[in-house]
Amino acid sequence: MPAIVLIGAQWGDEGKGKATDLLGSRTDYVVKFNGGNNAGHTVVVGDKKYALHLLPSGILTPGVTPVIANGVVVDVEVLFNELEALGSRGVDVSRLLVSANAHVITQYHRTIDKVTERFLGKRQIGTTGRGIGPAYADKINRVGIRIQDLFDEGILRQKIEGALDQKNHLLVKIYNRRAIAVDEVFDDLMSYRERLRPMVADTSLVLNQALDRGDTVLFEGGQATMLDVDHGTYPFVTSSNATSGGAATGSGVAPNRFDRVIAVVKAYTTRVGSGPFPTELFDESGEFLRSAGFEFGTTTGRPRRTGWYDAPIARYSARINGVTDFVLTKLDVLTGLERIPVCVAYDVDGTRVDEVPVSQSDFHHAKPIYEELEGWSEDITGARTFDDLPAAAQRYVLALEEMSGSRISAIGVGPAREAIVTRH
Ligand code: 2SA
Ligand code: GDP
Ligand code: MG
Repeated sequence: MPAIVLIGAQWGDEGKGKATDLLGSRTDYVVKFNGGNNAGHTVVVGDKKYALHLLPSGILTPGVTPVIANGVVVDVEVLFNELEALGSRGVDVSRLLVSANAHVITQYHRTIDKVTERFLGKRQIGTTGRGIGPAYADKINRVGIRIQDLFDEGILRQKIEGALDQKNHLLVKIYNRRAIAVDEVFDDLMSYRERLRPMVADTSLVLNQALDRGDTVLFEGGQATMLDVDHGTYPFVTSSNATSGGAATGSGVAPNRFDRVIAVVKAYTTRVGSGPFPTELFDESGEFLRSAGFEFGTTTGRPRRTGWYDAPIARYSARINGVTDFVLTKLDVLTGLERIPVCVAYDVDGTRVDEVPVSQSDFHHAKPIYEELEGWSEDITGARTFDDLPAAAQRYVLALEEMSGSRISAIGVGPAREAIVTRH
């Protein structure tokens, strides 16, 4: 399996970090292809817990080369803070490669992210406030700063001046903020230049050559399908392509080189931030899922919205991403529930709709149509084979597999690295 794409099937926090970490031991390169330090992956290794934001989870596996590819937006300060924190805990971070074409998040992107959200008031997206959207907006608007610009002082200064001409107008005139000085941004970025230099590479070339040699490369998606800027619940999305297509554009590896697309899907659903969420629960069941699943943002600590499994969303993800395998996570969190509702279709203004509607208004109005499955009460965290699971848990998995559009190849039964049932 030389090239594997791993993405989130729902609204994020499905447990992609743990899944990547698991595959890491059989992997030579782990590539982050979208997003930035808005990601939050929690990986538990032995008695140590790691929270990663910008770095790919594969960095925790000895011998793996982690890659930040061209599709990522890099907050350089966060990059070095994260590297230092991991280094001081004994993780080898020396192999990291950063694409010369990746874009940079600067102070003005963070400021604009926060003031825009405040300005939107009730209509806010609920961003992580890390400057992600404004940095991608500059990229598309062709006024972004790339990692390679840090190595050409003249160009860097020119680009910052150009960007700040626009931004300061907005900050001062519209948002009543102070203007940001060119030197402030320039000096800040230059202070990281020499530390960055040895990591910077043509990562597309490196990855293609690795695949030519037969090495295994894992592409780790940040956020998830329903947060994808094209295929998610726009405008309540992140600003990058979190779907499998993003792995190609975000890394410079062509789509026909991908062998597998693994989607991580939670046995129920969560979402952080605003936007439609048909199966959302506002009662004690929702509270149960939040506390049993410890559903709080890894990056911001925000409580996550919780709801039942949504099969049309899983099918949509299977289709958009070309999913070959699902990894079903957090099955253990459902232990103790007598009956478990699963959304099989929606009622949209009186009409039954079997697939995720293309119209956002319809999706906003979608009411879940549930099928109730039987629960189980046995502790399943020690299960390692499918047969170890209680019969009702097996039936739950098989029912989900039947309605979700692809096989379920592994099942998470606890946060620990080894708490997994593999099937295929
Ligand atoms: P942004 O900051 O521009 O990407 O925010 C836009 C929307 O994307 C959502 N988003 C996320 N949703 C789930 N998990 C994410 N990562 C962190 C985590 C989040 C956290 O793993 O827990 O700690 O709060 C993530 N990143 C972005 C975001 O909520 C907006 O709805
Ligand atoms: P990511 O953003 O997709 O990498 O997911 P997060 O790390 O933000 O959130 C997933 C959380 O679930 C983390 O705290 C993991 O340690 C935890 N986790 C992953 N798989 C399982 C599982 O099978 N069972 C339980 N109980 N927790 C899990
Ligand atoms: Mg997360």
